Amino acid sequence: MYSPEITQASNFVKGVDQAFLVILAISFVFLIGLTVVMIWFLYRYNRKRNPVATQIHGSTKLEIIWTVVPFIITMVMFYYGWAGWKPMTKAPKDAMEITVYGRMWNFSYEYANGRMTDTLYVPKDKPVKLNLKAMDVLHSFYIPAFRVKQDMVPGKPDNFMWFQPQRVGSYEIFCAEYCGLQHSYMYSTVKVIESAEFDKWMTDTTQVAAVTSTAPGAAGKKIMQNIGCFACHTVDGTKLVGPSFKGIWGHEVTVITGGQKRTVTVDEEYIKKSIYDPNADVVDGYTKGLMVSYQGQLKDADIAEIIEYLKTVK
Ligand code: HEC
Ligand SMILES: [Cu+2]
Repeated sequence: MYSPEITQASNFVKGVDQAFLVILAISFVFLIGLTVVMIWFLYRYNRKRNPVATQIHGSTKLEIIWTVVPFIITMVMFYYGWAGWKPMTKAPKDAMEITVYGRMWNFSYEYANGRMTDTLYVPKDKPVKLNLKAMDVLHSFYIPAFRVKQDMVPGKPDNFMWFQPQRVGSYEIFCAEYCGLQHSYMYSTVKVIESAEFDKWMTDTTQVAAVTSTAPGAAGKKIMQNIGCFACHTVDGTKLVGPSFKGIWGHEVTVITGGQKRTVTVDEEYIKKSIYDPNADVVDGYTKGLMVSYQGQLKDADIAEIIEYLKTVK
């Protein structure tokens, strides 16, 4: 398990694994020790060999031993746990900051230059600080290969984690807090790339340009994929958590506005309102409060692209 020639995926692997191995070793000693003693007692003190039970009335020496020894053992476990955890609580000042948005049911990542992705990109050998923002309910951001996990609490200030990736590669990200129906779909990836490559990637705008130049609405679709609209909406008529976008443009929809049923035609105004203030007009038959506002996360220009895309979903 512990081969020093293999570079560990992050700076925290060593501390966490050490605590884990120490606790595992101690548990193992107890498992073997207790089993052996139990079998020995079965043999030595069974009725044939030891017909008359010996009564023991306390032993100060034994009491002291079985208080002091476990105390030392727990303190050893505590020490390794503490030493592995303490460095996680303070991010270096020069760490690169990325905002992680967690919502039902996807993660999206926003970089310093405003770029948004559905896969986390980080540079190798540079400290990275993730500012964790839960938009609706509790989530938990978990990267097993980096040995980091942090609860994402809605409204909690300074909710963060940090790490320094040390090995190029792709690693899994999970949500580790049951957060509703499609919790298990909150599965994402962190890609560790060489730092020079990362700088190129950060400033690369050709990808976005390439998308816009293809089909109408392609940019809007990309935005929706990155930010996770398709966790709840389909384009093929299937209902998920929210209504399907199939044939949505120009379509008459029954909504409930302030407890009152009314019919509206889907236009720019309606879609924009649905995204910025989803609970103002709730589509009849759907649950209020599941979709939360994207105000601040999507700009008017993004909404315009999304509308362009929704027009094409026939
Ligand atoms: C957590 C699930 C969820 C996510 C994620 C989500 N929505 Fe929704 N959405 C809903 C639900 C539920 C409704 C119906 C209730 C309502 O109108 O608020 C809805 C309604 C809508 C409507 C009105 C649909 C209609 O047929 O009238 C639009 C438009 C919409 N969402 C767009 C989006 C866009 C764009 C995104 C991504 C930026 C998104 N939604 C992300 C759950 C979600
Ligand atoms: Cu979650």
